[in-house]
Amino acid sequence: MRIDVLTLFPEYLAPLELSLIGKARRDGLVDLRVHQLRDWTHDRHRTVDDTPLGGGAGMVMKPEPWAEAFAAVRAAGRAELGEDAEPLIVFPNPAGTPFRQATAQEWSGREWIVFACGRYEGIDERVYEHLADEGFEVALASLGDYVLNGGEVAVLAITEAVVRLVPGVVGNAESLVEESHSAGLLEYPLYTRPAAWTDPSGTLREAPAILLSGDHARIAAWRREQSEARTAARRPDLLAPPATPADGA
Ligand code: JDN
Repeated sequence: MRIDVLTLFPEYLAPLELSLIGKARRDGLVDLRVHQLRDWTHDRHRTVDDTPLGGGAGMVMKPEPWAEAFAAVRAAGRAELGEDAEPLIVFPNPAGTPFRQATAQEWSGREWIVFACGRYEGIDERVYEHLADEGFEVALASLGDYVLNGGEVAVLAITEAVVRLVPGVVGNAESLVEESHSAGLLEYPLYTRPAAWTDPSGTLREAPAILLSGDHARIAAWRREQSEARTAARRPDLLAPPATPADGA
């Protein structure tokens, strides 16, 4: 999988050199390139923003550097992946579609993703129109209902969620099946040795006896109940059927 990131703060992406994702890159499973958006400016001050037309607070990202950057990154990617290759362009954006585990699953099968990190109040709307007209597939992805200062932290999260699902990146493929959200439920509680633990206040805390029973069918049933109870308590929204337009949404 190839990933390009366009950002004003390339150093923000440094954690992608670490741990599992860093190993995946060194193993050649992921080709990740980080680009400085200012490299596609032409004025002395390398300007990427200007005041909002119509007035308002803050600054808006100018369209020209973005259009040049996408054209350059598309050409460079195609030179390596093949001239028919087309990226999915992802803009992290709090007004986007919620990014979920199912999104990560889907994107982990992509050949090429280009992440575009906005800053300031956002990006001139004509950039999205231009990309659609050029035939790019564009997604706006929200990490959650809160506002960051820019897309970089969202790209860290999305990249980690996606790349760990690329075959060969996580050693034990079973751990991907068992974890929270993979079956639409939260994960069951986990325990390890010692089975009987006395905590620092002197309280004896024993792991559930069923986990020591050796009865794998009953253990699986118990874990399923725990997952369902947890999901009902913490995330009832995950158990409710998704709203449809017929519901009046
Ligand atoms: O995902 B975010 O909360 C996010 C915030 C901003 C952005 C892009 C993404 N550009 C400016 C703020």
